[in-house]
Amino acid sequence: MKTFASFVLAAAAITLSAPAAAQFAKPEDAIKYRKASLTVMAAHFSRIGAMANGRAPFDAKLAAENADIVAAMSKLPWAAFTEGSEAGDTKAKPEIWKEPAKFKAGADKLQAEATKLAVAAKTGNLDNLKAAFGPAAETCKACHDAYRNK
Ligand code: ASC
Repeated sequence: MKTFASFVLAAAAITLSAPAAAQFAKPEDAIKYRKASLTVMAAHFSRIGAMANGRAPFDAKLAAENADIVAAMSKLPWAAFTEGSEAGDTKAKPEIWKEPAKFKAGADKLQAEATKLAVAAKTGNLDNLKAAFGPAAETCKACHDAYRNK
């Protein structure tokens, strides 16, 4: 019984400390996950963009809600660029796996700008939203230019 209990504890510890990659049974699952999280992020980011660029009326509450979703989603895609998911239904360039530190720096920059965007959106001021939107969009573009096939 004691042995069984320590086995259960050990198994739980391994499960809790498993890297994020372990949540994907197959490379296709990781590809689907990163695409899905990037798609959701883009949908909410572009709603803010429409307000920042004057294509939609400014609604402070909507901007703040969307920016919070972007900030949350910005954390998700990166753990899904797993070893072995370079090939498949993906536009991801092999450079992602060749220069992981540079790729991570880009992902970190996006997360930092997304957090700033959420803070700016909560001020309820359109000029603050506009000022934070540009740098955030730049981080999307920088990684797409470097790491996404057309
Ligand atoms: C978006 C979106 C992106 C970025 C990028 C910014 O709304 O879907 O990928 O902004 O176009 O340059």
